[in-house]
Amino acid sequence: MMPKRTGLLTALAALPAALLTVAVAPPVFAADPPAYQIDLTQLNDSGSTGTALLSLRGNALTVWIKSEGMVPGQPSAQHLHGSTDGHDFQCPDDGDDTNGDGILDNTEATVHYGDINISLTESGGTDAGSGLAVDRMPVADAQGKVSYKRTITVGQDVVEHIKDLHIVQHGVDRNDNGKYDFEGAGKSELDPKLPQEATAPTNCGVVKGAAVGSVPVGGVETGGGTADESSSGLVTGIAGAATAAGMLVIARRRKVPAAADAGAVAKTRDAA
Ligand SMILES: [Cu+2]
Repeated sequence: MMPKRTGLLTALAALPAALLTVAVAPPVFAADPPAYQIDLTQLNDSGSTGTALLSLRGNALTVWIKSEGMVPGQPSAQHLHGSTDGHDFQCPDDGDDTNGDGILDNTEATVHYGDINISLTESGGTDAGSGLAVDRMPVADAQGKVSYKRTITVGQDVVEHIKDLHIVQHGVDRNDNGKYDFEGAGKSELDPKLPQEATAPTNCGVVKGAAVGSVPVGGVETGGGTADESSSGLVTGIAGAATAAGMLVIARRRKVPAAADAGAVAKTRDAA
C-alpha cells in the first residue's frame, strides 16, 4: 500500500508544477509562426466544406486551403474577405438572399463578409482587382476537391487584423450539370459575361476563436461599424455589441426579421 500512497503523494506534489506549466504555456495561436484555422462551411446549399490555415511569419502570409464539394474541373474564385480597419464582418447564411431570387449572390453576401481584401490566386497579383481572375484561380479536380497553398507578402494592416478576415470560395452548380452555365442561375450581378454560378459563394469560414461575434482585432473602435448603419443594421448591431459576451452576440446575429428570412429560405428551396 505504501508505495501506492507515496506514488499518489508524489503525483499530488507534482501537480502544482504541472498546473503552473499549463498556466504559463503560451496560447496555441501565440506559437511561432502564429497560425489560424478556418473551417469552411457551405453557402447556397452547395455541400462544399473545407479547412484552411493562415500562417504568418513577419509579413509573409501562407494560406493553405483544402476543400471539397466544389464543381469538378471548374475554377474557384477565392478570397480573403473582411476589413482591416476594425470592422467586424462575419459569414452570411442562405437567409441573406435579400432579393429572394433563390441564390445568395456575392453582392448580398458582401454586406456580411465584407469586400475582397486579398484574392487568393495561384499566380500573379493578389489584390482585389484580381478577384475574378478565374484563369489564375485553382481548379477543382474530378472529385470536386481544391487544394491550395500560397505565400503572399501582406501589409501590416493585414498582419494586425488577420483574425478579422475570412475565406470565401465561389462557384456553385445550381442545376447540377457539372459546370458553370447561365441556365443554372442566370448572369452574375458582378459581370454579365460570367454565369451567376461562377461567382456566387459556395462556402465561407472565419478564423476559429476570432469568430463568435468577436471584438475586431486592435479595436475597441468598433464604432467603425456605424458608418454602415444604412447598409446593414445587422452588422452595426454586431459591432456595437462586440464588447458583450460572444454568445450573446451570436444570438443577436440570428437575426433580422425572422419572417423575411424564412420567406427567402422558402424561395431558395422552391427554386432548388
Ligand atoms: Cu470572395
